[in-house]
Amino acid sequence: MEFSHKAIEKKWQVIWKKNNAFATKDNSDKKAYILDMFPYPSGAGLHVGHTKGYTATDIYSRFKRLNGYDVLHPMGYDAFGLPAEQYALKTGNDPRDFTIKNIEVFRTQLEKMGYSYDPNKEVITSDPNYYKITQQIFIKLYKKGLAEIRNVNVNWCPELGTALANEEVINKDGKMISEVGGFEVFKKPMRQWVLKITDYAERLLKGLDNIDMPKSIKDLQKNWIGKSEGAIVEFDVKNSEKKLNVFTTRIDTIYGVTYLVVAPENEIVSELTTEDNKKDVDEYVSKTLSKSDIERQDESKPKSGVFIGSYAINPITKEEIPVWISDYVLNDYATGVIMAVPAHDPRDWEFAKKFKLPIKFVLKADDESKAFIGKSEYINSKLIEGMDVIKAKDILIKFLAEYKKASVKVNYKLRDWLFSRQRFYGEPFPVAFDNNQNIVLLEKSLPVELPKTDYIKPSGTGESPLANIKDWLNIEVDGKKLVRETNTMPQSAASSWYHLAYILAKAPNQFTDLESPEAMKLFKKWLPVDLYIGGQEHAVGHLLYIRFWHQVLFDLGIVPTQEPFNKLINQGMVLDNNGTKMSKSKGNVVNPDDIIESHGADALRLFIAFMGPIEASLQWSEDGLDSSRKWIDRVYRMINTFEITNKNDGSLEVAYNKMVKNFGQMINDYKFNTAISQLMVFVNEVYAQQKPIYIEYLKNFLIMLSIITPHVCEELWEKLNQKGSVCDQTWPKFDESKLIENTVTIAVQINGKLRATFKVNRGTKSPELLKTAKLIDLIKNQLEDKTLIKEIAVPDRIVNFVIK
Ligand code: ANZ
Repeated sequence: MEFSHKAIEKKWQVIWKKNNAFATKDNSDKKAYILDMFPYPSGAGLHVGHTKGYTATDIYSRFKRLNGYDVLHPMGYDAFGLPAEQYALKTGNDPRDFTIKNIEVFRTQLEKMGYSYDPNKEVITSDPNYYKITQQIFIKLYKKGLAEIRNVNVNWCPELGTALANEEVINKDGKMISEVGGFEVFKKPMRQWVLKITDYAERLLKGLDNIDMPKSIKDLQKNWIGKSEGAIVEFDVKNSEKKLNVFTTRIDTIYGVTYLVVAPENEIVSELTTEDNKKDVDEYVSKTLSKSDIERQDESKPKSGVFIGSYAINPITKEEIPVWISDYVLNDYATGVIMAVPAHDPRDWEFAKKFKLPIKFVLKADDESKAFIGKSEYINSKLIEGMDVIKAKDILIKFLAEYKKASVKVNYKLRDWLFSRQRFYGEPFPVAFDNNQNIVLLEKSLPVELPKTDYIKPSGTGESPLANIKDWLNIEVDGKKLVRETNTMPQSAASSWYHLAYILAKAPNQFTDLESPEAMKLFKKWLPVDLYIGGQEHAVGHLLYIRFWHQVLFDLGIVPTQEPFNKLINQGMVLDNNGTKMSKSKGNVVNPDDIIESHGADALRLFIAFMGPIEASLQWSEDGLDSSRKWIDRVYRMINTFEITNKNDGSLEVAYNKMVKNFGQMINDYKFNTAISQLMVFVNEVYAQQKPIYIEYLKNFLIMLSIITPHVCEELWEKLNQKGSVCDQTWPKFDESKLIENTVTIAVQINGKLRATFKVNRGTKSPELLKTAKLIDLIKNQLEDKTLIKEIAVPDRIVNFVIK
C-alpha cells in the first residue's frame, strides 16, 4: 500500500508551523542544546551532504523532547561571504538582496526536510541586530587588549582585492593561490587588525581535556596550537649594537652553532646587510614572497640562501659566526631567527653542505657523514659534558641567564588571528581614526551599519570598496572629524558567537542584551551546547575561534562556562554512488529537493540515518533509497491492514520490549543506523506472527519512529484516532523482566539423531521434559519394543534417548 508522501508531508509541515510545534520551552530542569554548524547560504542551495548532520541532530532533538527535555534546536545563516561580494562587484547589485533570496531557498528546503527547528531562534549574521553584537564583542576584545592594528605580512590576492586567511589559501605547484577562484596570492605587508588568540593558546590546549570530541580533531587542534618548549638566546652582532634573538628547543647544542639564519623578510635583514651583499639579498627576499610556508618547509626541496655580510658572536664560545638568510626559516614563527647546528639538525646539515659552512659535532656520533639526531654523550661542550639532556639545558639557560643572554620560552605555532578583510560585505569595525591616526571607538552608535549603496566597486588602493563611499567614510563625532575603518571583519567573526546568539534570540534576529541579567539566566540554562555536529573541515579554524571568544567572554563574566560545548561529532560525507566526493564541477551532486519529490523527506531522512554510522563517509545509493521508501510503505500497510486490538495477548511482548530498550539506548549513543534496524526487526515479527496488534505497542512504535520519519508517523497517529501530535507524547518505557522469550524449543534425539522438537516454558525440569517427549507420537513409536539404555534431559536444551 502506497501513500502520497507529497500530500502528507506538506500537510504536517503546515500544521507544525501553525502550532509552533518546536518552540523552545522552559518547563524542565533537563535541557538539551543541540547545534548544527549553520550553512553559508550559497546560490546552490542545500546539498544532500548537509542533510547527514542536520538529520542526525534532528533525530536527537526529537528524541530528547519526547524524553521530557527542554530542547534548543536552532538554525541560522552564516550570511556574509565572498560569493555575495563578488556577485555585487560583478553586477552592481546589493549583496543583501542576493543573500536574502538564497536564504529563502535554504529555509524552504530545510522545512521540506521536516526539521524541527524553532523558527523564532533563526539568526542571520548579516542582519544589523546580529552584527551589532559582533561589534560589541569586538569592542570588548579591544578593551581587553586582545585586538590591535599591526603591520603584518598578509596573503594578498590582487584579483580578489583582499588579504586572505591561511585557510583560504591553497598551495598549487609551490605557489599560493586563493581557494575561491584560484587566483595568484603573495605575501605583502599591510596594516591589519589582529586578534591575539595566541594569548589563549595554553587555555585552548588545556580546555580540550573537557570536551568530548574525536581524538583526530583534538590532535589537529593540538598540532595547530603546536606548543613548543625551549629558550630564547641573544647573539651579539659584530661591530653593531644590534642583537639577534633566536628561539631554540636545543640550547644543549649551542657549542655546535656555526652560523645563524634569519627569515628573509625579517626587518633586521636590511639593517645587517652589507653593501656588497645588498643586491643578492634583495633579489632573494623578493623571490621568497610568493612562496607558501608549506613550500618553504618542504624537506625535499634543495636549500637556498644568501650570506648577508654580518657576523654574530656565539655567547658561549665567543666564536664569530656568519649570518645568512634562507626561506626555511619562517618569519612569523618565534623570533624568525635560528641558530644553526648542522651536525645535529638535518635541515641545517643540508644547508651547511651546500654552502660549505663548518660542521661541528657536539654529541658523539658513530657516523659523522650525516646529521646525528639521537641521544648520546656531549663532546666539545665544556659546561655540560657528562650530563643528560634535561640537566644540560637547565645548566646552559641558567649560565647564560646570568649575563641576560638566555631565558626560558614556550612558543606556540598558533598565529594571531588576522581579523580584517578588504571587503564590503562583512561587519564594519566600530572604529574610526582621527587626524593623527588615533583609534576612536564608535561605541555609542552601534550597530555601525554597512551603507546602502549601488556603488560597490574595487577601491583600486587595496582598501575595501567602502573607501569609495565618501559620505559614509567621513564622520564627525563630538565635533571631531574622523575617518572610518574601511576594513571589514572576516566571515569567521560571526560564527564565533552564534551559539550564544541562538540563546539570546527572542524572535528572528531580535536579541536579549548580551550583558543583561536575563542573558545570564538564559546562558545558565542552556550552556554549554550538549551536542554539536558539523564537518571536519572546521576542525582548526572555526572550532578554535569559537572557543577563544567563548573563553574571553567567560573571563569577562558574560558567559558562565569555560567552554562552548560538551560534545562534538564530525559527520562523514555523502559520496556519490562511485564513492567520489560530490561537487558542482563534477556534476554529481544530489539535490535533496529531487529526492523529496520522488521518494519523500521521510524516506530521505530514513536512508541518510540508516546508511551507516554518522561519522563515516558513505556512498549514495538509489537502491538504498528505494528500500527505505519501501520499508515506510510496509509500516504504513501494517497499520492499515492488520487488526488492532485493545487486548495484549503477549505474543509481541518480548519483541516489543527489546525494541524499546535497544532503540532508546542506541539513539542515546548516536548509533542511529543500528537503532533503526531494531524497529525493522519488530515490524518483521509483526508480519511473521500475523496476529492482531496491541494498540499500545503500535502507538509507542510510532512515537519512536517519529524521530526518524515524523510526517508519516503523524499521519498514522491520526489514523489510529489518537489525540494531539505524535511529537508531544512521552517516550515509552520497557519492562526489564520481559526481555527474554518465555518459551524454549527442546530438541529430542534418539541415538544422537534429531527426531522431533517441542516447546515448553523456560526452566521446565528434566522429569517433566522426559515425560513430554515420550508423549510425542513419533518418539513413542520409535521407543516401542526397544530397550531403553539411557535417557537424559538438559533443561531448556535437549532430551536424549539411547536405545537398543
Ligand atoms: C637549534 C637546534 C638544534 C634546533 C637542533 C633543532 C635541532 P619546534 O619544535 O617546531 O618549535 N626554529 C626556530 N624558529 C624557527 C623558525 N622561525 N623557522 C624555522 N625553524 C625555526 O622547533 C623549534 C626548532 O626549530 C628550534 O630549535 C630551531 O632550531 C627551529 F639539533 O635550534 B633549533
